[in-house]
Amino acid sequence: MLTRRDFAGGLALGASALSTRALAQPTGDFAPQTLGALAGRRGCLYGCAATTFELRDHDFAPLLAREAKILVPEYEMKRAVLEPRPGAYDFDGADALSAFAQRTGMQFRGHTLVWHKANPPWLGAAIAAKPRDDFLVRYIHDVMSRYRGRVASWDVVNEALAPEHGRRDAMRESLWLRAYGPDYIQAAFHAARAADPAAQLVYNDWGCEADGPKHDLFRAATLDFLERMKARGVPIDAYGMQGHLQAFGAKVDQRKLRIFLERLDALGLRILVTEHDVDDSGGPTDVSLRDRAVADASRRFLDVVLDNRATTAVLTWGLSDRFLDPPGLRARLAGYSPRLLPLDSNLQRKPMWWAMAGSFSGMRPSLAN
Ligand code: 9MR
Repeated sequence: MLTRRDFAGGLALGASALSTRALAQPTGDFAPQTLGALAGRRGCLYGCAATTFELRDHDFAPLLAREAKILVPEYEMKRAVLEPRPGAYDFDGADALSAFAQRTGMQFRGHTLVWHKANPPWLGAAIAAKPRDDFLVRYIHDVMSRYRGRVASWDVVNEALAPEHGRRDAMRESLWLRAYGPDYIQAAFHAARAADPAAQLVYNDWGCEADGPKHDLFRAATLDFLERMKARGVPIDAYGMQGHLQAFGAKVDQRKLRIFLERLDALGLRILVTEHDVDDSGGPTDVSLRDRAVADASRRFLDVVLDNRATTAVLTWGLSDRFLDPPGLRARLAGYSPRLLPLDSNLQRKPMWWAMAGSFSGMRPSLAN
């Protein structure tokens, strides 16, 4: 077993070594393992997003129960699904996923209470008609109280930042900002704390993972924002880093990512990777090359994330490529289907699975070939 120091030493190999060596070789040692068990050994939860449609797949569901220790609904806890008509809730999908998690001994995350997307069509008009009515706190109260004790961790606010919108506070122009001003964030988190004092409250976003000027700006804006919130006593327990990466686009700069995560830790925040996957569009058609690039990107990212003591969970946005949307026209012309996740569409482990297993077990990337 390698020590933490050895592991950190492995990271010092630097970007070029990490990206060109074999990071994703199946090794006999991991074969009987699961991602959940390997992550658990280092005090981290591994899990993924799922849908009720996936639970009905009799080959997939047992595998999901084996690999994952925490589950999050991919869309069945979004407001468009939960509150299709004002005040008339539909919890069927969320209940089914929560029951599956409970039955199989998994923890459960809620995603997401306040977002500018996936809202019911009536919401915008209702807010416009009655701007003084509270369409935010009431919803948070209703949903979180119903799941009190069943949801360990909630994405309270999702994607509230958009530095490109040009505001000094970097907040996204959204229906929430327009309706209630920038203080909607603190209102949401205070309401969440009141509704379920034991739940972990997460601010979830993207834009801080990869390298490039846009991401530099996003990292700075995110740290500013979280510092401001902390200084005002807003009850945010954790930063959820979505972790959507690109195999053939902007890469992860491990040094920048490390510094960003250290700053989050210094703010007293826990860190979760909430939606990890690796987009393999734009690459070669050769599946093994694309799988290798996906695995490599995942490993470069997770090695840094897992080396921070504040990291408590890693969730992928799905477990198997089987359920991904049909490939876009470009991919179809190129003759391939997307391969973003740890298992392929036949539920077989891909190089990404082995790369994640390697990251979780804290092993140096293999230098064998
Ligand atoms: O994968 C999700 C897709 O099924 C939904 O239709 C969509 C809109 O609700 O959201 C997708 O998930 C997003 C997540 O909720 C927030 N971060 C970006 C995710 C990928 O688009």
